[in-house]
Amino acid sequence: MLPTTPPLSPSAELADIAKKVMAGERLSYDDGLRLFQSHDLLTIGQMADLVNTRLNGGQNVYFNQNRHVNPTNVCAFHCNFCSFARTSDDAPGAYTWTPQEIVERIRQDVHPRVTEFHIVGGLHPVLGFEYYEEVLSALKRAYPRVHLKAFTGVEIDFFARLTGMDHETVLRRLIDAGLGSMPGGGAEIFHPDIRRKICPEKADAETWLAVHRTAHRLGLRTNATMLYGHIEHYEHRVDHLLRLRQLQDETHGFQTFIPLRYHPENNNLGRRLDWTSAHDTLKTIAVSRLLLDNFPHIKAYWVMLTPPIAQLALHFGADDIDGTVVEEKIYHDAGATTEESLDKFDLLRLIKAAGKIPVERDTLYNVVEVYDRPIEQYAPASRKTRRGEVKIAHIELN
Ligand code: V47
Repeated sequence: MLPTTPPLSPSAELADIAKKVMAGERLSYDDGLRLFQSHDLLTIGQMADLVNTRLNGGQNVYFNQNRHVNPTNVCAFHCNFCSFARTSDDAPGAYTWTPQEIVERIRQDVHPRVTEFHIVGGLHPVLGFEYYEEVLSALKRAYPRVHLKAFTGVEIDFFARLTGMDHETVLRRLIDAGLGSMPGGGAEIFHPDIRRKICPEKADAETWLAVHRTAHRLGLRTNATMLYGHIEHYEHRVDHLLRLRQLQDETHGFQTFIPLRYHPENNNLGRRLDWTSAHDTLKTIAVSRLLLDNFPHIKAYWVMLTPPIAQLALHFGADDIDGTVVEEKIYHDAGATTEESLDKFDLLRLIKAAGKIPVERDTLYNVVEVYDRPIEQYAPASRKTRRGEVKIAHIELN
């Protein structure tokens, strides 16, 4: 039963696609391409909003209290878009934390209500698989209630290459060590014409998808991403989204799709003159919502999109903004100008100011708390910013 949302009034250019969306019909490759080629952002956004309303009710916006952990930046691979990796332990800025150092580092700033550690990092050439197992088990011993969302499909494939084990055995060993789910990184752009130029050594599309298929079969939920705004064209984005849709038809194991806005500083790839814009970001969120009709959630990751654009994305099909994050290295090494962390109140304000209801979730989208009272009821007396302490004025905020 399709919901009774106000009818769209699309431009003539997109009228046939809007008709399909209103009828709940699946969009094709050509539809996807035409959407990306169109500048009619408001029609595209309205269609994506309709789909989000149909799938998620349109009002709730999810976030979590999480903390990112990047155990090492030493990496055997040389991805041209990456600004985070160092080629060896002696390279300037290279680091590797021991499992105990990770636990201690987290202890210094951990929020008592954190529900997720998001763990990804370099593919260290000599540390060995046991190091990664030990990172998980040390965290699980120290924080038994915190969900460990760890290691991309590329990392799992690297561990398999390192050890000679198959993907299933690697995943089973990591599950035994505490793995709860997998993040969506490493997908980049699947199309081989682009993938061989931006990350030639990484698992190819088929391998990345095979790892997620195996993870889903073992009962793990996973996410998926797409790195956009570098050298790819719209055709490659549509191809990427449809490959994900096809696997999701088969497994239903993906939870969330996250478009990742490419950051061009301190890497080999640099930037194209016509690199991505706010317009492109909102369109990419919306087209993702429209093409990935079988993905439950679309995330507007505020660290990459910036909080203002992530907020607008909540009216273009996104229903999740990720979480508190706390320590972020991968995009900040590549020139991200956002904060490394937002606290819960920042997230509540951002969501409420968009007219939506903030819903704190755990990694598997179980509801932790619904924040449906007026914002001032959640305001702390004062808060710390990078520049000092700011008092919260207890007047009506709208
Ligand atoms: O795969 C690397 C990207 C990804 C750059 O699953 C870059 O909830 C932009 O996947 N500019 C890892 N992006 C992060 C990731 C992620 C993030 C947030 C939430 C989730 C989730 C997953 O970071 C990599 C790569 O695509 N990346 N370098 C760069 N210069």
